[in-house]
Amino acid sequence: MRLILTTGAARLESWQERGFSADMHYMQRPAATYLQPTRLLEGARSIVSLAVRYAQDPHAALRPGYGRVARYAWGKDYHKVLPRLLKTFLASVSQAIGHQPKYRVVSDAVPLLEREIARQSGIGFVGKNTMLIKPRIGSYFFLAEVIWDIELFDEAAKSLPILTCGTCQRCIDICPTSALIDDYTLDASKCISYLTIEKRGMLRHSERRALGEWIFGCDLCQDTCPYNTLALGSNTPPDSADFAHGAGSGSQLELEKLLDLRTHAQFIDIFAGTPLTRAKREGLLRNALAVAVNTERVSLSEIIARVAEEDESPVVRATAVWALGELARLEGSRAAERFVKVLQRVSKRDRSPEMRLEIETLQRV
Ligand code: B12
Ligand code: SF4
Ligand code: SF4
Repeated sequence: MRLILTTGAARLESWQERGFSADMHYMQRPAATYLQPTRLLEGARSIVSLAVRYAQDPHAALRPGYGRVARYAWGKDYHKVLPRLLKTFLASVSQAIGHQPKYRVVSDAVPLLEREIARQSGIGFVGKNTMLIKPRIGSYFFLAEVIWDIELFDEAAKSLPILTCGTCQRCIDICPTSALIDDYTLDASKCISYLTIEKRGMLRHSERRALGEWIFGCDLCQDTCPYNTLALGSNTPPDSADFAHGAGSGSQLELEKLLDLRTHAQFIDIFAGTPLTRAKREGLLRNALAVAVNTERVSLSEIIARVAEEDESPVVRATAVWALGELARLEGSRAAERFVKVLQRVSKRDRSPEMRLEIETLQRV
């Protein structure tokens, strides 16, 4: 069927104009940029849109001293796994048409309106949580596209799903940061997924608090969705073992171990080949410090004091000073003394703009 991507473009433009793309510069190009598969493959004539299931196990109760990772990131990096996974499918198409067509497999990392393409291809509908939802399957899947230089026809696309959210608004109600707006729109600047994965540099105090237990991504608006209830209770394995809980860093990360990662090399040793590299060492440690405060892990104060003075990243050091102060409030006078000593030392020694600003803010509150 012929895709009419201009409907998606209007929605994208309005989203950009309302400032909902936050500082994701790769989402701020002219809308036309996201409508042209020929920019991604010269001679492109058709797109096959695929939904590839990732892990669907329910989130377990949070272990003390740990933080949460969103389900899509439990296993190996999907950007690398998907092209490998599609090899057999691609080979079967070549065999059926008698030659090897020119193609490109893409997912997530390119300017393309993937959800709109999937919607118009008949995979599912867009919910109020903005996820592409496939009836009877839910929304726990990646979207991937094969762009070809051959013409393909898809009967399924003739009947688009007619299911919708109806009067339900569970996702809007559960979102802790009110990032979902009641017109099928998400303000990314408020979304925990954006704050933990895409936002670089310092988080504002309110943003650190907003993370709750999440170190990387967020699943709340999907976990509450009735379309996912079946998936969560079904024990259905992901479409690739590489996306399973045990294939990567899993669903919970130990805060102390994260705070001990002093160098990029140590970070890569543990997280190479997983989606968590996107946040970089600096982002993950910053988020872990926020989760330590939100989950009141006073037992981590000692290591946090070291991080505040020794870490190579000014973002991490400044966030650690804040975390130490917050935890000291819960701990009592000895902790308060330690906090004041650390604060005095970093005030003298640490000239980074991040630390200057953090100290100024702490003095104001
Ligand atoms: C930028 C981005 C983000 C941003 C912004 C998300 C957003 N909702 O816009 C942030 C960092 C917050 C984010 C978070 C997540 N993301 Co993301 N993200 C993207 C990315 C790169 C672009 C999305 C985009 O264009 N946003 C702009 C808005 C305007 O477009 P849109 O939401 O896609 O909606 C379009 C259509 O659906 C349609 N449309 C929208 N609403 C409606 C309503 C009606 C009635 C109709 C008719 C049409 C329609 O028009 C829109 C414009 O074309 C895509 C990959 C890609 N290239 O598409 C992945 C993608 C959307 N993300 C994905 C995932 C898995 C996530 C997370 C679940 C990860 C996590 N657990 O933390 C969360 C989910 C948060 C949420 N509720 O959306 C998957 C979603 C798969 C699915 N089933 O939908 C994608 C497709 C990546 C992939 N290839 O698998 N993401
Ligand atoms: S991913 Fe989390 S923060 Fe983002 S919209 Fe959904 S519930 Fe809200
Ligand atoms: S929780 Fe309800 S409103 Fe939100 S996407 Fe699912 S069905 Fe739609």
